[in-house]
Amino acid sequence: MKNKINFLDLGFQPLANNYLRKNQLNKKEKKYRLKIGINTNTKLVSINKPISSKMMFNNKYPYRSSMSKTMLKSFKNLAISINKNLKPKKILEIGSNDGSFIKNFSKKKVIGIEPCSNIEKITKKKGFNTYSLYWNLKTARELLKKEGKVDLIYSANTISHIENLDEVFKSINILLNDNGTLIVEDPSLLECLKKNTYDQFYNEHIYVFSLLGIENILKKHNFEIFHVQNLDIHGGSNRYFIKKKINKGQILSSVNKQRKKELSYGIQKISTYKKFAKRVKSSKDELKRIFSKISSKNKKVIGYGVTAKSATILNYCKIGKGLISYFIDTTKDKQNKYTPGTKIPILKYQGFIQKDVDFVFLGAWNFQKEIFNKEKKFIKRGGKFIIHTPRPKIL
Ligand code: DWN
Repeated sequence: MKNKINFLDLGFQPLANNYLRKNQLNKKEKKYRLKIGINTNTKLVSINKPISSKMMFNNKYPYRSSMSKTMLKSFKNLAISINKNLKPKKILEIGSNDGSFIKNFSKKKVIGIEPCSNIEKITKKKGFNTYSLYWNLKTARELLKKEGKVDLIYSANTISHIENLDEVFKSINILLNDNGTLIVEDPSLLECLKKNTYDQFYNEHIYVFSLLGIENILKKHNFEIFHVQNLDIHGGSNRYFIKKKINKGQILSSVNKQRKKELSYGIQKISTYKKFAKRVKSSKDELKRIFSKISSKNKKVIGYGVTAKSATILNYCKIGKGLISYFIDTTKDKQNKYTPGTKIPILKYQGFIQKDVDFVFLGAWNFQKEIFNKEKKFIKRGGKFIIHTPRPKIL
Protein backbone atom coordinates (compact mmCIF):
# COMPACT_ATOMS: atom_id res chain seq x y z
CA MET A 1 0.00 0.00 0.00
CA LYS A 2 1.19 3.54 -0.79
CA ASN A 3 2.79 5.43 2.13
CA LYS A 4 2.92 2.33 4.31
CA ILE A 5 6.18 1.18 5.85
CA ASN A 6 6.24 -2.23 7.53
CA PHE A 7 8.34 -2.37 10.67
CA LEU A 8 7.47 -5.67 12.33
CA ASP A 9 7.00 -9.24 11.12
CA LEU A 10 5.29 -11.58 13.59
CA GLY A 11 5.45 -14.57 11.28
CA PHE A 12 2.58 -16.87 10.31
CA GLN A 13 -0.37 -16.63 12.67
CA PRO A 14 -3.67 -18.54 12.85
CA LEU A 15 -6.97 -16.74 13.53
CA ALA A 16 -6.44 -15.65 17.12
CA ASN A 17 -9.85 -16.70 18.44
CA ASN A 18 -10.18 -19.91 16.45
CA TYR A 19 -9.97 -22.46 19.26
CA LEU A 20 -9.64 -25.95 17.86
CA ARG A 21 -11.80 -28.95 18.62
CA LYS A 22 -10.11 -32.32 19.13
CA ASN A 23 -11.18 -33.55 15.69
CA GLN A 24 -9.48 -30.54 14.07
CA LEU A 25 -6.06 -31.20 15.58
CA ASN A 26 -4.71 -33.19 12.67
CA LYS A 27 -6.15 -30.90 10.01
CA LYS A 28 -4.04 -28.19 8.42
CA GLU A 29 -4.76 -24.84 10.00
CA LYS A 30 -4.88 -21.74 7.86
CA LYS A 31 -2.20 -19.22 8.83
CA TYR A 32 -1.63 -15.66 7.73
CA ARG A 33 1.58 -13.64 7.58
CA LEU A 34 1.29 -10.94 10.22
CA LYS A 35 3.25 -7.81 9.41
CA ILE A 36 2.70 -4.45 11.02
CA GLY A 37 3.25 -1.10 9.38
CA ILE A 38 2.72 2.62 9.70
CA ASN A 39 1.09 4.90 7.18
CA THR A 40 3.53 7.80 6.99
CA ASN A 41 0.73 10.23 6.05
CA THR A 42 -1.99 9.37 8.52
CA LYS A 43 0.31 7.87 11.22
CA LEU A 44 -2.13 4.99 11.51
CA VAL A 45 -0.46 1.76 12.59
CA SER A 46 -2.10 -1.35 11.18
CA ILE A 47 -1.62 -4.98 10.22
CA ASN A 48 -0.78 -5.73 6.59
CA LYS A 49 -3.56 -7.89 5.20
CA PRO A 50 -6.81 -7.73 7.14
CA ILE A 51 -8.95 -10.84 7.05
CA SER A 52 -12.65 -10.48 6.28
CA SER A 53 -14.82 -9.64 9.31
CA LYS A 54 -17.13 -12.54 8.49
CA MET A 55 -14.31 -15.03 8.98
CA MET A 56 -13.45 -13.65 12.41
CA PHE A 57 -16.72 -12.35 13.84
CA ASN A 58 -19.46 -14.89 13.28
CA ASN A 59 -21.82 -17.14 15.25
CA LYS A 60 -18.91 -19.01 16.86
CA TYR A 61 -17.09 -16.09 18.44
CA PRO A 62 -15.87 -17.15 21.91
CA TYR A 63 -14.85 -13.89 23.61
CA ARG A 64 -17.06 -12.55 26.42
CA SER A 65 -16.31 -9.16 27.92
CA SER A 66 -18.10 -10.19 31.13
CA MET A 67 -15.32 -12.66 32.04
CA SER A 68 -13.39 -10.04 33.98
CA LYS A 69 -14.50 -8.06 37.01
CA THR A 70 -12.11 -5.29 35.92
CA MET A 71 -14.04 -4.83 32.66
CA LEU A 72 -17.44 -4.94 34.36
CA LYS A 73 -16.35 -2.29 36.86
CA SER A 74 -14.93 -0.08 34.13
CA PHE A 75 -18.17 -0.25 32.10
CA LYS A 76 -20.28 0.43 35.18
CA ASN A 77 -18.23 3.48 36.17
CA LEU A 78 -18.45 4.87 32.65
CA ALA A 79 -22.22 4.33 32.58
CA ILE A 80 -22.59 6.21 35.89
CA SER A 81 -20.53 9.10 34.55
CA ILE A 82 -22.47 9.19 31.23
CA ASN A 83 -25.81 9.33 33.05
CA LYS A 84 -24.54 12.04 35.38
CA ASN A 85 -22.68 14.27 32.93
CA LEU A 86 -24.04 13.70 29.42
CA LYS A 87 -27.60 12.61 30.23
CA PRO A 88 -28.30 10.99 26.83
CA LYS A 89 -31.86 9.96 26.02
CA LYS A 90 -30.79 7.31 23.52
CA ILE A 91 -27.54 5.33 23.43
CA LEU A 92 -26.04 3.02 20.83
CA GLU A 93 -23.18 0.65 21.50
CA ILE A 94 -21.19 -0.62 18.53
CA GLY A 95 -19.82 -4.06 19.43
CA SER A 96 -21.98 -4.72 22.47
CA ASN A 97 -20.60 -8.25 22.99
CA ASP A 98 -22.54 -9.94 25.84
CA GLY A 99 -24.06 -6.72 27.13
CA SER A 100 -21.50 -5.86 29.83
CA PHE A 101 -21.87 -2.14 29.09
CA ILE A 102 -25.50 -1.76 28.01
CA LYS A 103 -26.81 -3.70 31.00
CA ASN A 104 -26.02 -0.60 33.07
CA PHE A 105 -28.80 1.38 31.33
CA SER A 106 -32.56 1.22 31.15
CA LYS A 107 -33.66 -1.19 28.38
CA LYS A 108 -35.70 1.57 26.71
CA LYS A 109 -32.64 3.74 26.34
CA VAL A 110 -30.02 1.47 24.72
CA ILE A 111 -29.43 -0.26 21.43
CA GLY A 112 -26.62 -2.78 20.92
CA ILE A 113 -25.01 -3.80 17.64
CA GLU A 114 -23.09 -7.06 17.78
CA PRO A 115 -22.23 -9.05 14.63
CA CYS A 116 -21.51 -12.30 16.48
CA SER A 117 -25.02 -13.70 16.74
CA ASN A 118 -24.16 -16.29 19.42
CA ILE A 119 -23.19 -13.44 21.76
CA GLU A 120 -25.81 -10.94 20.61
CA LYS A 121 -28.48 -13.52 21.57
CA ILE A 122 -27.32 -13.46 25.20
CA THR A 123 -28.25 -9.79 25.54
CA LYS A 124 -31.40 -10.07 23.44
CA LYS A 125 -32.67 -12.88 25.70
CA LYS A 126 -32.34 -10.51 28.66
CA GLY A 127 -34.74 -8.13 26.91
CA PHE A 128 -32.28 -5.64 25.42
CA ASN A 129 -32.74 -4.10 21.99
CA THR A 130 -29.86 -5.66 20.06
CA TYR A 131 -29.13 -6.34 16.41
CA SER A 132 -26.76 -8.94 15.01
CA LEU A 133 -25.20 -6.69 12.36
CA TYR A 134 -21.79 -5.41 11.26
CA TRP A 135 -21.23 -1.70 11.67
CA ASN A 136 -21.43 -0.11 8.21
CA LEU A 137 -23.49 2.34 6.12
CA LYS A 138 -26.26 -0.19 5.50
CA THR A 139 -26.67 -0.80 9.25
CA ALA A 140 -26.64 2.93 10.06
CA ARG A 141 -29.34 3.65 7.44
CA GLU A 142 -31.45 0.73 8.64
CA LEU A 143 -31.16 1.87 12.26
CA LEU A 144 -31.96 5.46 11.37
CA LYS A 145 -35.27 4.30 9.91
CA LYS A 146 -36.12 2.00 12.82
CA GLU A 147 -34.74 3.85 15.83
CA GLY A 148 -34.05 7.45 14.79
CA LYS A 149 -30.93 9.40 15.80
CA VAL A 150 -29.07 8.76 19.06
CA ASP A 151 -27.41 11.13 21.54
CA LEU A 152 -24.48 8.95 22.45
CA ILE A 153 -22.50 6.27 20.64
CA TYR A 154 -20.03 4.15 22.61
CA SER A 155 -17.66 1.64 21.15
CA ALA A 156 -15.00 -0.24 23.12
CA ASN A 157 -12.46 -2.51 21.46
CA THR A 158 -14.41 -2.59 18.22
CA ILE A 159 -13.50 0.32 15.91
CA SER A 160 -9.89 -0.97 15.84
CA HIS A 161 -11.33 -4.22 14.43
CA ILE A 162 -12.93 -2.63 11.33
CA GLU A 163 -10.79 -2.07 8.25
CA ASN A 164 -12.76 0.69 6.55
CA LEU A 165 -12.52 3.58 9.02
CA ASP A 166 -14.02 6.04 6.53
CA GLU A 167 -17.17 3.96 6.41
CA VAL A 168 -17.16 3.60 10.22
CA PHE A 169 -17.24 7.36 10.78
CA LYS A 170 -19.58 8.11 7.86
CA SER A 171 -22.02 5.64 9.42
CA ILE A 172 -21.63 7.24 12.84
CA ASN A 173 -22.29 10.64 11.27
CA ILE A 174 -25.62 9.38 9.96
CA LEU A 175 -26.89 8.19 13.31
CA LEU A 176 -25.41 10.59 15.86
CA ASN A 177 -27.30 13.76 16.72
CA ASP A 178 -25.39 16.95 15.84
CA ASN A 179 -24.93 17.74 19.54
CA GLY A 180 -24.30 14.11 20.45
CA THR A 181 -21.13 12.45 21.81
CA LEU A 182 -19.11 9.61 20.40
CA ILE A 183 -16.90 7.68 22.84
CA VAL A 184 -14.28 5.39 21.35
CA GLU A 185 -12.12 3.18 23.57
CA ASP A 186 -9.25 1.07 22.26
CA PRO A 187 -5.73 -0.03 23.27
CA SER A 188 -3.22 2.80 23.22
CA LEU A 189 -0.36 2.61 20.71
CA LEU A 190 1.85 4.64 23.03
CA GLU A 191 1.40 2.12 25.87
CA CYS A 192 1.88 -0.78 23.46
CA LEU A 193 5.23 0.64 22.33
CA LYS A 194 6.33 1.53 25.86
CA LYS A 195 5.37 -1.85 27.35
CA ASN A 196 6.50 -3.96 24.37
CA THR A 197 3.05 -5.50 24.16
CA TYR A 198 3.47 -6.61 20.56
CA ASP A 199 0.69 -9.13 21.25
CA GLN A 200 -1.79 -6.28 20.78
CA PHE A 201 -1.25 -7.09 17.12
CA TYR A 202 -3.26 -10.03 15.80
CA ASN A 203 -5.68 -10.49 12.95
CA GLU A 204 -8.67 -8.94 14.81
CA HIS A 205 -6.72 -5.84 15.82
CA ILE A 206 -6.43 -4.24 12.42
CA TYR A 207 -5.34 -0.97 14.03
CA VAL A 208 -3.70 0.03 17.29
CA PHE A 209 -4.60 3.69 17.60
CA SER A 210 -2.66 6.72 18.70
CA LEU A 211 -4.39 10.04 19.21
CA LEU A 212 -2.44 11.36 16.21
CA GLY A 213 -3.64 8.54 13.96
CA ILE A 214 -7.29 8.53 14.94
CA GLU A 215 -7.44 12.35 14.79
CA ASN A 216 -6.34 12.26 11.17
CA ILE A 217 -9.27 10.06 10.22
CA LEU A 218 -11.78 11.93 12.37
CA LYS A 219 -10.80 15.25 10.76
CA LYS A 220 -11.87 13.93 7.36
CA HIS A 221 -15.35 13.30 8.72
CA ASN A 222 -15.75 16.59 10.60
CA PHE A 223 -15.34 15.09 14.04
CA GLU A 224 -12.99 16.28 16.76
CA ILE A 225 -11.72 14.84 20.02
CA PHE A 226 -12.56 17.05 23.00
CA HIS A 227 -11.28 14.87 25.84
CA VAL A 228 -8.99 11.85 26.30
CA GLN A 229 -8.84 9.55 29.29
CA ASN A 230 -5.93 7.18 29.79
CA LEU A 231 -7.16 3.87 31.22
CA ASP A 232 -5.33 0.87 32.68
CA ILE A 233 -7.73 -1.44 30.85
CA HIS A 234 -6.14 -4.01 28.51
CA GLY A 235 -2.64 -2.90 29.41
CA GLY A 236 -3.32 0.76 28.66
CA SER A 237 -6.22 2.06 26.59
CA ASN A 238 -7.41 5.49 25.55
CA ARG A 239 -10.99 6.61 25.82
CA TYR A 240 -11.60 9.35 23.24
CA PHE A 241 -14.56 11.69 23.72
CA ILE A 242 -15.53 13.00 20.29
CA LYS A 243 -18.02 15.57 18.96
CA LYS A 244 -19.12 16.85 15.60
CA LYS A 245 -17.19 19.99 14.62
CA ILE A 246 -20.38 21.95 14.07
CA ASN A 247 -21.09 21.52 17.75
CA LYS A 248 -19.02 24.29 19.31
CA GLY A 249 -17.87 22.83 22.60
CA GLN A 250 -14.72 23.23 24.65
CA ILE A 251 -11.62 21.14 23.83
CA LEU A 252 -10.15 20.01 27.15
CA SER A 253 -6.44 20.19 27.95
CA SER A 254 -6.23 16.37 28.09
CA VAL A 255 -6.18 16.32 24.27
CA ASN A 256 -3.10 18.48 23.93
CA LYS A 257 -1.46 16.67 26.81
CA GLN A 258 -1.89 13.31 25.05
CA ARG A 259 -0.65 14.79 21.74
CA LYS A 260 2.47 16.11 23.45
CA LYS A 261 3.12 12.76 25.18
CA GLU A 262 2.89 10.94 21.85
CA LEU A 263 5.06 13.42 19.97
CA SER A 264 7.72 13.49 22.64
CA TYR A 265 7.88 9.67 22.58
CA GLY A 266 8.30 9.86 18.80
CA ILE A 267 5.10 8.17 17.68
CA GLN A 268 5.40 10.03 14.37
CA LYS A 269 8.93 8.73 13.63
CA ILE A 270 9.87 5.56 11.79
CA SER A 271 12.95 5.18 14.01
CA THR A 272 10.65 4.66 17.04
CA TYR A 273 9.03 1.65 15.35
CA LYS A 274 12.36 0.21 14.23
CA LYS A 275 13.57 0.31 17.83
CA PHE A 276 10.30 -1.30 18.95
CA ALA A 277 10.80 -4.13 16.44
CA LYS A 278 14.27 -4.78 17.87
CA ARG A 279 12.85 -4.92 21.40
CA VAL A 280 10.18 -7.36 20.24
CA LYS A 281 12.85 -9.69 18.84
CA SER A 282 14.79 -9.52 22.15
CA SER A 283 11.56 -10.14 24.05
CA LYS A 284 11.00 -13.31 22.03
CA ASP A 285 14.56 -14.56 22.68
CA GLU A 286 14.27 -13.82 26.40
CA LEU A 287 10.87 -15.51 26.78
CA LYS A 288 12.14 -18.61 24.99
CA ARG A 289 15.20 -18.65 27.28
CA ILE A 290 12.96 -18.51 30.35
CA PHE A 291 10.80 -21.38 29.10
CA SER A 292 13.72 -23.60 28.13
CA LYS A 293 15.43 -23.02 31.50
CA ILE A 294 12.25 -23.99 33.36
CA SER A 295 11.63 -27.02 31.18
CA SER A 296 15.20 -28.27 31.71
CA LYS A 297 14.39 -28.40 35.43
CA ASN A 298 11.25 -30.49 34.79
CA LYS A 299 8.93 -27.93 36.35
CA LYS A 300 5.23 -27.87 35.51
CA VAL A 301 4.07 -24.81 33.57
CA ILE A 302 0.48 -23.98 32.70
CA GLY A 303 -1.13 -20.93 31.06
CA TYR A 304 -3.75 -18.71 32.71
CA GLY A 305 -6.31 -16.87 30.54
CA VAL A 306 -6.13 -17.94 26.94
CA THR A 307 -6.28 -14.66 25.06
CA ALA A 308 -6.20 -13.53 21.44
CA LYS A 309 -3.05 -11.70 22.49
CA SER A 310 -1.40 -14.88 23.76
CA ALA A 311 -2.00 -16.50 20.34
CA THR A 312 0.43 -13.93 18.90
CA ILE A 313 3.03 -14.57 21.61
CA LEU A 314 2.88 -18.36 21.50
CA ASN A 315 2.94 -18.60 17.71
CA TYR A 316 5.62 -15.94 17.26
CA CYS A 317 7.84 -17.45 19.98
CA LYS A 318 6.94 -21.02 19.02
CA ILE A 319 5.92 -21.97 22.55
CA GLY A 320 3.67 -25.00 22.32
CA LYS A 321 2.37 -27.95 24.29
CA GLY A 322 5.87 -29.26 25.05
CA LEU A 323 6.43 -26.17 27.20
CA ILE A 324 2.94 -25.38 28.54
CA SER A 325 0.94 -28.40 29.76
CA TYR A 326 -2.47 -26.71 29.48
CA PHE A 327 -4.28 -23.38 29.82
CA ILE A 328 -7.07 -22.65 32.27
CA ASP A 329 -9.84 -20.21 31.37
CA THR A 330 -13.28 -19.22 32.66
CA THR A 331 -14.82 -18.91 29.16
CA LYS A 332 -17.11 -21.85 28.39
CA ASP A 333 -16.63 -21.62 24.62
CA LYS A 334 -12.84 -21.92 24.97
CA GLN A 335 -12.82 -24.86 27.39
CA ASN A 336 -12.05 -28.38 26.16
CA LYS A 337 -10.56 -26.93 23.00
CA TYR A 338 -6.97 -26.24 21.92
CA THR A 339 -5.06 -23.01 21.37
CA PRO A 340 -4.84 -21.90 17.71
CA GLY A 341 -1.58 -22.85 16.07
CA THR A 342 0.14 -24.16 19.19
CA LYS A 343 -2.55 -26.74 20.08
CA ILE A 344 -2.25 -26.50 23.87
CA PRO A 345 -5.30 -27.98 25.68
CA ILE A 346 -7.64 -25.50 27.39
CA LEU A 347 -9.27 -26.65 30.60
CA LYS A 348 -12.06 -25.25 32.71
CA TYR A 349 -10.89 -23.04 35.57
CA GLN A 350 -11.76 -24.97 38.74
CA GLY A 351 -11.51 -22.01 41.10
CA PHE A 352 -7.80 -22.50 41.91
CA ILE A 353 -4.44 -23.46 40.41
CA GLN A 354 -3.68 -27.19 40.84
CA LYS A 355 -1.11 -28.14 43.50
CA ASP A 356 1.38 -29.69 41.06
CA VAL A 357 1.81 -26.44 39.09
CA ASP A 358 5.12 -24.58 39.54
CA PHE A 359 4.82 -21.78 36.96
CA VAL A 360 1.91 -19.98 35.34
CA PHE A 361 2.28 -18.16 32.05
CA LEU A 362 -0.04 -15.17 32.26
CA GLY A 363 -1.91 -15.06 28.95
CA ALA A 364 -4.33 -12.54 30.47
CA TRP A 365 -1.48 -10.30 31.70
CA ASN A 366 -3.82 -7.33 31.29
CA PHE A 367 -5.79 -8.64 34.28
CA GLN A 368 -2.70 -9.29 36.41
CA LYS A 369 -4.07 -7.44 39.43
CA GLU A 370 -7.42 -9.25 39.34
CA ILE A 371 -5.75 -12.66 38.86
CA PHE A 372 -3.07 -12.14 41.54
CA ASN A 373 -5.84 -11.22 43.95
CA LYS A 374 -7.65 -14.46 43.14
CA GLU A 375 -4.58 -16.68 43.28
CA LYS A 376 -3.13 -15.70 46.65
CA LYS A 377 -2.83 -19.37 47.69
CA PHE A 378 -0.67 -20.21 44.67
CA ILE A 379 1.56 -17.20 45.33
CA LYS A 380 1.79 -18.08 49.05
CA ARG A 381 2.99 -21.60 48.35
CA GLY A 382 5.79 -20.21 46.16
CA GLY A 383 4.11 -20.53 42.76
CA LYS A 384 5.52 -18.16 40.15
CA PHE A 385 4.06 -16.31 37.18
CA ILE A 386 5.76 -15.76 33.83
CA ILE A 387 4.92 -12.50 32.09
CA HIS A 388 6.27 -11.01 28.85
CA THR A 389 5.67 -7.30 29.49
CA PRO A 390 7.43 -4.84 29.68
CA ARG A 391 10.11 -7.54 29.30
CA PRO A 392 9.90 -11.27 29.95
CA LYS A 393 10.35 -12.15 33.60
CA ILE A 394 9.31 -14.45 36.42
CA LEU A 395 7.20 -12.86 39.13
O1 DWN B 1 -10.25 -6.61 21.42
C1 DWN B 1 -10.53 -7.68 21.88
C2 DWN B 1 -10.51 -7.82 23.34
C3 DWN B 1 -11.13 -6.73 24.10
O2 DWN B 1 -10.93 -9.06 23.77
C4 DWN B 1 -10.91 -8.86 21.05
N1 DWN B 1 -10.32 -8.76 19.77
C5 DWN B 1 -10.66 -10.21 21.65
C6 DWN B 1 -10.40 -10.20 23.11
O3 DWN B 1 -9.00 -10.22 23.28
P1 DWN B 1 -8.30 -11.12 24.37
O4 DWN B 1 -8.70 -12.54 24.16
O5 DWN B 1 -6.86 -10.81 24.29
O6 DWN B 1 -9.03 -10.55 25.66
P2 DWN B 1 -8.87 -10.62 27.20
O7 DWN B 1 -9.98 -9.83 27.76
O8 DWN B 1 -7.52 -10.25 27.63
O9 DWN B 1 -9.11 -12.16 27.58
C7 DWN B 1 -8.97 -12.60 28.88
C8 DWN B 1 -9.18 -14.11 28.92
O10 DWN B 1 -8.79 -14.57 30.18
C9 DWN B 1 -10.63 -14.50 28.73
O11 DWN B 1 -10.70 -15.73 28.01
C10 DWN B 1 -11.11 -14.75 30.14
C11 DWN B 1 -9.88 -15.23 30.82
N2 DWN B 1 -9.81 -14.96 32.26
C12 DWN B 1 -9.78 -16.01 33.15
O12 DWN B 1 -9.80 -17.19 32.75
N3 DWN B 1 -9.74 -15.72 34.48
C13 DWN B 1 -9.79 -13.67 32.68
C14 DWN B 1 -9.74 -13.38 34.01
C15 DWN B 1 -9.69 -11.96 34.51
C16 DWN B 1 -9.72 -14.45 34.96
O13 DWN B 1 -9.67 -14.25 36.18
